[in-house]
Amino acid sequence: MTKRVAIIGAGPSGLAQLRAFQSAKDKGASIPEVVCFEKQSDWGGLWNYSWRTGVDEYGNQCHGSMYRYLWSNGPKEGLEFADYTFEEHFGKPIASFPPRAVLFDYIKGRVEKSGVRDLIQFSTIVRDVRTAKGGGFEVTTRDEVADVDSTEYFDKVIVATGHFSVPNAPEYPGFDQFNGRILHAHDFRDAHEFSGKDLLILGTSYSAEDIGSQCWKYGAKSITVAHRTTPMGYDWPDNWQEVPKLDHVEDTTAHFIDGTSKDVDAIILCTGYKHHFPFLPDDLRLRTANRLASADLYKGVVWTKNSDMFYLGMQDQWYTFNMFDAQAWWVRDCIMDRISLPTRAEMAQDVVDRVAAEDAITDDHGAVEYQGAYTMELMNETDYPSFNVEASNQAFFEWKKHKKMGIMEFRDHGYISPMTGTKAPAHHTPWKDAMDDSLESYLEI
Ligand code: FAD
Ligand code: NA7
Repeated sequence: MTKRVAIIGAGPSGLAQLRAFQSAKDKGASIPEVVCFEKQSDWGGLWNYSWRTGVDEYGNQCHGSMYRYLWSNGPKEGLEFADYTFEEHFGKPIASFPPRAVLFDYIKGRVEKSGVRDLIQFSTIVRDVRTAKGGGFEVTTRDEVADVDSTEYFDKVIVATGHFSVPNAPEYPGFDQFNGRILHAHDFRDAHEFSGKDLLILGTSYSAEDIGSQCWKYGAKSITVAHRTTPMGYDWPDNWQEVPKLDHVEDTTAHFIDGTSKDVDAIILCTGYKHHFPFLPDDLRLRTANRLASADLYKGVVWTKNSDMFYLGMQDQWYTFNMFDAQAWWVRDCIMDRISLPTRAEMAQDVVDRVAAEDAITDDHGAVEYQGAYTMELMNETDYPSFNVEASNQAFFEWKKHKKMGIMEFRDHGYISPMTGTKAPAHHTPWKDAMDDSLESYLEI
């Protein structure tokens, strides 16, 4: 009997999984029957922009967290597919920090070429996964267009639903009385909404940095960023200040723990996301912090408590698309019995070791190297085309350096592709002056 494999989600991780199976088929292997369920009407995951916030047209939680004018916050040289380079897709070298539409086009290009779209059931949400008697899983989905539920049996389930969609939204005293808008980064869509406004941002990670920068670029009057732990510490523009943790809010005044205050029009909670799997029962549900070594996943992908279940892309991310590929190729080989798993105790020990190795990291360089080495480890155990991970690490290090040199200018630099060795050209317009984020504008010479 042919094995049946369910992939949940057709974002970059789920698409990597489809591509991995397709690539084995192209080489003559007999692959399992693969079905991918995607709750949105198109593929690309977060890169498939939606204007919607709150719930989607069917009343399900809206997946999209990306906003208009989003440009990659890390260099594309850290995410390039080893089997499909930017140069192959665009027919020429392009600059290092593409806007969302450009990366969406790139992601689509590879899967369009490999012809896997027919394996995806769109507008179909996975509502429930249960362990079946005797092994395998009963997977219940709803076709939202037909408004019909169905339950099918699968031998293996691969969860690729992402983990930057369900907000971690803390409440501070006075929020319920605040005379302005409070929103989470997940619901941020257009920086124009905040032009001329005094903005308070909570959080100090990527969303805080990038949403603040977008709002600054599109004319916010001032940006105030409150940190819970440490400030970001960049050399910010004059109308941008970093302040200690928020204590409480009164009317439209934000009070910080050092006794200072600031009148603000809006508060954006850039306070991160939750790993959230409402379709999974306790015995299959991953509970982990947003970290490089996820809890309970052998090799970062196999659910240690039931090794017929896999998760992709659940780690915090320096590496993205090519790490998802390495994971997907490895999971494919595990499912196709090309890789055998150790005992449950050994798998649990692997997680302990990975967590300890991450805990020993002292800085961002170490974190990049850790994730680069992880990607290489998986890649080397499969036939995923090997690439120069050290060159990718180098692009990340340069990027970090350039951010320190000028936080509003770092996107004006270009890095060397780990796949082709080509240095990316500078973009034709400095990021802070480039208001048109369309694919057509970006690709102009
Ligand atoms: P996702 O892209 O989240 O895709 C998951 C898919 O699963 C979605 O299509 C969703 O609809 C589907 N799904 C969810 N639940 C169900 C269900 N129950 N049934 C069926 N389908 C379901 N990475 C970078 O490399 N560079 C960047 O510049 C960058 N910027 C980012 C900016 C923002 C604002 C955010 C939030 C993330 C950013 N990322 C960036 C990281 C991002 O996580 C990855 O690039 C990538 O999108 C992760 O892919 P994924 O497939 O794991 O998850
Ligand atoms: P992250 O990277 O998980 O960061 C979350 C931030 O939120 C981090 O600075 C936290 O501060 C802060 N945080 C969390 N809880 C609170 C509370 N209660 N009060 C104040 N601050 C808080 O999420 P991001 O959204 O920035 O990035 C996730 C992805 O989206 C990433 O891939 C990007 O590319 C886009 P801490 O340092 O823990 O004190």
